Amino acid sequence: MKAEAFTSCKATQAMIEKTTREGVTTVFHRVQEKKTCPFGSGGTCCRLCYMGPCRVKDDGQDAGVCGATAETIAARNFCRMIAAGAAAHSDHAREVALVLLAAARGEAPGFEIKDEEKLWAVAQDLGIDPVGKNKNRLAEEVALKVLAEFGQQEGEISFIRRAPQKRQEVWQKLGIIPRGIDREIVEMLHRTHMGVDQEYVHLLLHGMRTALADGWGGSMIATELQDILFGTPVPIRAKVNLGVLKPDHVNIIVHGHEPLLPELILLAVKDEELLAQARAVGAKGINVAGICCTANEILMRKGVPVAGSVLQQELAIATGAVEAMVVDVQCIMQGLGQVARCYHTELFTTSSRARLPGVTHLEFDHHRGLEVAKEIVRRAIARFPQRRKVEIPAEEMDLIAGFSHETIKYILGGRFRASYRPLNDNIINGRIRGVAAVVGCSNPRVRFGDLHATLVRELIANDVLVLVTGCAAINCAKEGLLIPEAAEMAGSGLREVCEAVGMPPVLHCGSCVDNSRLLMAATEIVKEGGLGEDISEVPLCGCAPEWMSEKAIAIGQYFVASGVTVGFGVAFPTTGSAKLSEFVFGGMNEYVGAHWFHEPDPVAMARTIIAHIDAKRKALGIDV
Ligand code: CUV
Ligand code: SF4
Repeated sequence: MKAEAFTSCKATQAMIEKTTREGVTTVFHRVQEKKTCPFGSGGTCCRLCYMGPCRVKDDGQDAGVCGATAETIAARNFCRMIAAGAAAHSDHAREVALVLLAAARGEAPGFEIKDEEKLWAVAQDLGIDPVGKNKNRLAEEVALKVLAEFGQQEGEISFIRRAPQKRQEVWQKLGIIPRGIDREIVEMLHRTHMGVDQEYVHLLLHGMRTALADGWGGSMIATELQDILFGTPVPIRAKVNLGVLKPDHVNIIVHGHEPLLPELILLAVKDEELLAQARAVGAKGINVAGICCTANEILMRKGVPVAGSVLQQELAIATGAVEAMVVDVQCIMQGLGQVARCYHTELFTTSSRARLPGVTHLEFDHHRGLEVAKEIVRRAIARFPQRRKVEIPAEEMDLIAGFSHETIKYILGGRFRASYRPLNDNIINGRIRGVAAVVGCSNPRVRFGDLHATLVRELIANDVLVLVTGCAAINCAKEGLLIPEAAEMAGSGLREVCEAVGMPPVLHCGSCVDNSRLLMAATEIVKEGGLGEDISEVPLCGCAPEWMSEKAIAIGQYFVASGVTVGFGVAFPTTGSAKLSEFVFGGMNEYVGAHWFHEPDPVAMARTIIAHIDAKRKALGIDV
């Protein structure tokens, strides 16, 4: 097996080779054995009832046993992906809201209200008057209001009102403003049950409503409440790639999505008693590093090193230097269990919602979260003397993270007159051509990391300011794109702007739920003025070149519904139906002023993004 075929990342290559040598199976080994199914891939395999399952050809004749056509089947499948993605982000948000509530009531030791400024802003946007309330009372009201919005049956979810007025009118006209977060997800599952909604545009309109309940609902709640609990990110330096694992320290990896327990583990590793225990077994200290979105969360706020993105989870254990890996929800590969058994690593599942067969389950209960955190650290220390087959790749790279939409304001506008004015002015005068969001996963079906890096290099060379989140951010960081020196790779205009303020041309905006920060950044640009009255008028584009998860589809759809055109690489789940593809790749534009596109080649994707940005500039009369 040629490791270079999978990625340009040297650390990853070395670990693919190590696992191959040691007879350990990883995602890179399994992907070679599994062929994709063309019907499933294009969206026209229906298994919604047992008159089928039915695989339907897109020839205008063929249909499932119930008569469902290719476009109906593909639309239902697509909408179910949106519902699952929205459910994942929103259930994460629910957990954070419950912890905020408990923290406010003094029932969650280790958690407290850290960011009162954010608490006030969020309270006001939820229609709560913060005046005269102490932080705990206010946080309690915020948590209760947010929790009520999950089960709300009528009306509108609150954060929708943060969007530009014109965008709200678009949604109003289409009747797609989310009423309650859970309601839209449930209705999506109902509508896609056998024999309910069978008209693809009608299905997709509710798909948009469900996606909006994620972007301006669940995901935004997760981001905002996490900022209240742990602080709103500001620029911070850190390191990334498997080289952050330390040969002489106890290494603990936190992986998954909810930063709740990881924040407590960061507290626990400062405990003198535990540090003494670590020294007693011969370690110099305890090192915590992250994988996936948990990594992004604690990187953004604490500068905790990132061991890698989604495709490096098994490889991190294969270094032989990880004493414990702690996982919660989402993007956790079942293969981890098998890999952990080949080394000395203790793998812990910690969420009440997720277990892996044969893996230690130590449940995170926020009433006694700190005890759980300490127990994990203690058990990690006990594993240190059992290390064998250790080989830590040398690769590590510097990065700067912490670009919340509030930070972007300060960075460009200055402490005293923080605003988006300078960004807007630089877009108007053409120094910055436009803004691209590069987000989403990594996928072993494409040369991982490469697509992100190639695409982003091309974008910044053409003066496009790039905002990154999720595994895309981690991959770009590994390539050295998230340091100020990367401005040397940028076009002269973008380079000038970056050098003036000392920022990288690629800004790390956080985890996947933090894509909600990008919605807010887009809204700030509109509200600042001079670049149109709606998000759909701004020279903006989104993309996920290496996507794989249902969450990515939910994110893509809420961007599109919010007026941002979005490109996806790899394969696209509507291509099995020409009619549905025509709608998502074009027709949607008439509804929301934005659409999807599918482009597996990163250079071609960059060209499409730049052409899209240029068209928006032209429409605004600012083409230079
Ligand atoms: Ni939530 S969703 S692989 S960790 S970005 Fe990474 Fe990000 Fe995709 Fe998962
Ligand atoms: Fe086949 Fe229709 Fe049942 Fe789907 S819902 S499996 S197309 S019969």
